[in-house]
Amino acid sequence: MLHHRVCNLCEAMCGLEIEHDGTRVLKVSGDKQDPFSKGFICPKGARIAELHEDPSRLKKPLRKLPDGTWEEIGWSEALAYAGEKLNAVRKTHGLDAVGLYLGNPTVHNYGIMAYTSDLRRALKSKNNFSATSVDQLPHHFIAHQFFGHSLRLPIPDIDRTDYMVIMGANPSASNGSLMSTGGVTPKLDAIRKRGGKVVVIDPRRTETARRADEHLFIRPATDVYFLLALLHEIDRNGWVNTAHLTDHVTGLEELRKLSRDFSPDRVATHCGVAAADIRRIAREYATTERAVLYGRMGLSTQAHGTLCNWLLVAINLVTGHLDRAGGAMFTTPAVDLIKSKKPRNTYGRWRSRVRGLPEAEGELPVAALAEEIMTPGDGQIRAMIIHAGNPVLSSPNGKQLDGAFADLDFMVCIDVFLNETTRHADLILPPAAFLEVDHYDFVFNHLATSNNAKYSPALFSPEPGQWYDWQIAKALVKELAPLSGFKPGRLFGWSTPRRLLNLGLLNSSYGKFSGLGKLFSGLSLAKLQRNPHGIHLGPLKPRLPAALLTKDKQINLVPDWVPEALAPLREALATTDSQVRDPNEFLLVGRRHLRSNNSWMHNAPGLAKGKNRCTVMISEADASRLDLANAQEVTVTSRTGSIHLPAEVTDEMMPGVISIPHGFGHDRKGTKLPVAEANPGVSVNDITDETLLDPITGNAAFSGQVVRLVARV
Ligand SMILES: Nc1nc2c(c(=O)[nH]1)N[C@H]1C(S)=C(S)[C@@H](COP(=O)(O)OP(=O)(O)OC[C@H]3O[C@@H](n4cnc5c(=O)[nH]c(N)nc54)[C@H](O)[C@@H]3O)O[C@H]1N2
Ligand SMILES: Nc1nc2c(c(=O)[nH]1)N[C@H]1C(S)=C(S)[C@@H](COP(=O)(O)OP(=O)(O)OC[C@H]3O[C@@H](n4cnc5c(=O)[nH]c(N)nc54)[C@H](O)[C@@H]3O)O[C@H]1N2
Ligand code: SF4
Ligand SMILES: [Mo]
Repeated sequence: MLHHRVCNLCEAMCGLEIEHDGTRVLKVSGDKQDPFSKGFICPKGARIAELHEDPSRLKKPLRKLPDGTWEEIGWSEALAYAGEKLNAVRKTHGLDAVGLYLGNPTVHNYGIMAYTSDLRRALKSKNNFSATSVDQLPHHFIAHQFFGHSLRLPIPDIDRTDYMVIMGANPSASNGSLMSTGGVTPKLDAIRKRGGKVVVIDPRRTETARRADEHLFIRPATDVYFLLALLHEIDRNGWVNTAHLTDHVTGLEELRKLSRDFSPDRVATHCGVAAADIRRIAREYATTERAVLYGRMGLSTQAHGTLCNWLLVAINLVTGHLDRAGGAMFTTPAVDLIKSKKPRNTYGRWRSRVRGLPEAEGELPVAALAEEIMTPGDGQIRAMIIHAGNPVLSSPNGKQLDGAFADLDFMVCIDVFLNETTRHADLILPPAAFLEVDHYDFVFNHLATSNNAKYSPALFSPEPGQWYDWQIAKALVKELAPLSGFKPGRLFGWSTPRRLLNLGLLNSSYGKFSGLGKLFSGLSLAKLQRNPHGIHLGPLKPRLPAALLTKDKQINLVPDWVPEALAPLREALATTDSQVRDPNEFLLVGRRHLRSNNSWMHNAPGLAKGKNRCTVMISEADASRLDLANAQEVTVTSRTGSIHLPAEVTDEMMPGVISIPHGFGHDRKGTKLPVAEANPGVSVNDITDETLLDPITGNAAFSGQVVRLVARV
């Protein structure tokens, strides 16, 4: 028998074709009839059954006993227990005493997405956190400032571009981020086949760089200089062209002025990219009609994350590459989460108690979570709800957080594994997951390189009586709402993710209810069910100025915080960075591997096999300078701690820079991940520093942190 569904493990939304016998998966391949991914699949999608069938997967609620062992309890009892314990903390210490952390899989799960806003409102705590602040927060911040909504994100039109500059992203390993597209690598090859060009700018010659026409090393966290020089060149040569947006931009003159000091010659020593290369790339990019500048993780999780994202969007705009085919464009998703057409201020409405870090979209930076638990006083966090997250391995100074979690009065984790974070829980609620859930991508259709709609039914039934993520979230809303006085909306009791999806589809711009002519042909859940491979809704279309949600319907190219943020960079230009430092000092960057996904796929045998990935990559020049051999154990140290791991000597690394992947460190007591524990690796986030942030948003600055590397003694 064949089953078709979307893979929701990463952002790419590949169609899967699953051959099964009704109870077991026989074979997984790419769905060639899926109009979006056209048969593309990666090793993670191909092994989805291993995640599903993992014998370590939890299926029943677990309550921790005083001696630290676990007992299985029933679902209703478990939810009542969670409510009782959380409410006891709230009654004694106030609503802010319970914190919430939403991990990455929450956005890949439409059931969770359907109830997160209700959950937040029922909890009514200032202490909301998520993986956003170790990831894409600067992108949201700039989308909000430029276009009036944090989800109004420009997406590279990879199918039609002829010139793509990729900075701080490795889509051949990550399969793309804020650029959902099935099969980035073949699409990069296609750009080159149609005579276009792909340029990668990265401190590592990555899998993506190897397929590109050109790769340039850049010193970590100095991209802002490169981008300012690009803008400088574009302005100097008269290539500024705001095209159809001319009447909708303000601050153009100021933007041009701001770039004047940053000539390619002046920035070259700072960023490590030769002035002639910057000039050439500026010309090629600005004078190619269909061109796009794209940047991701490496650009957002660094000290200048927001400045980089500001420049990425501004440069695409002032060269006429925004909202144009082949440039950076906006999606028109069927179920549109940008419901409110009114601009709202969603940044800096409150600050974290201990360090005064700004709120963004209702959340505080997760870099502040540990100190909010550990620092006594009013508003101290004493209990946590963690939904689909592993912040012990994913947050900066995760080791500190590991300790902080151990001190909580109560912790409930909604998760499928007993891992580094959930081992601290007093209660684990393991939902039905993977092939037992139905799915529709509420989030990633906003980030896709073409417009599509696809509904995936569940393939198998969950364990009898097992709850779904959405049922757990809904039950928690009911438990928590009375104390905060939250009254769920009229549809809450009736709603299920499927019902909400159908309403969203029917009322969408493609839906049956969108006009008389659409009554028979328009989208509905039933129509998606009749089209199991998905429905293509067309390529990205220009949407501005209509889709602008700013108050004055203008795009302000120079938000008020920019001049001050640039001042130190301008000062730094005056000094020539001699780059002479302690010979054992390096700049740290991260790395993703095709067979990993953050922290939680190392227990699948087919994904975990192969050579050890948890290594520190170091250039041949640095290794020979320090007399290090390949595979030799080294110690890497920062203010927060030390880790020991093998060196991987390679010609891929820029000298002076080392690369360590995150998501490893599976050797902590009390976990149940036998495959991962057999090859645990170490957690790079034991040495990332929670005080190093992008100052504008509070996003973690993983890239470019200074660390010391020595041979292990
Ligand atoms: N140094 C460094 N740190 C990083 C990064 C980096 O590049 N470098 N990347 C950052 C990024 S981009 C991100 S997004 C974060 C991720 O940070 P997190 O979201 O905190 O970590 P994950 O490893 O994704 O953990 C996901 C958890 O969800 C559980 N899970 C999986 N599927 C389901 C499900 O269907 N339901 C439920 N309830 N649970 C499920 C898994 O068992 C796992 O425990 O890490 C960040 N940390
Ligand atoms: N296989 C796999 N796929 C994944 C994930 C996974 O863990 N594994 N995680 C998913 C998630 S949650 C996300 S957010 C996406 C992320 O997807 P991407 O944004 O593609 O992230 P990475 O693969 O970490 O690539 C970041 C690149 O930035 C480079 N870099 C680091 N610092 C700098 C810098 O200062 N400047 C420049 N120019 N480059 C720098 C690094 O060397 C690296 O090559 O991937 C998703 N897909
Ligand atoms: S690229 Fe992402 S969506 Fe596609 S099969 Fe792999 S994990 Fe799944
Ligand atoms: Mo992420």
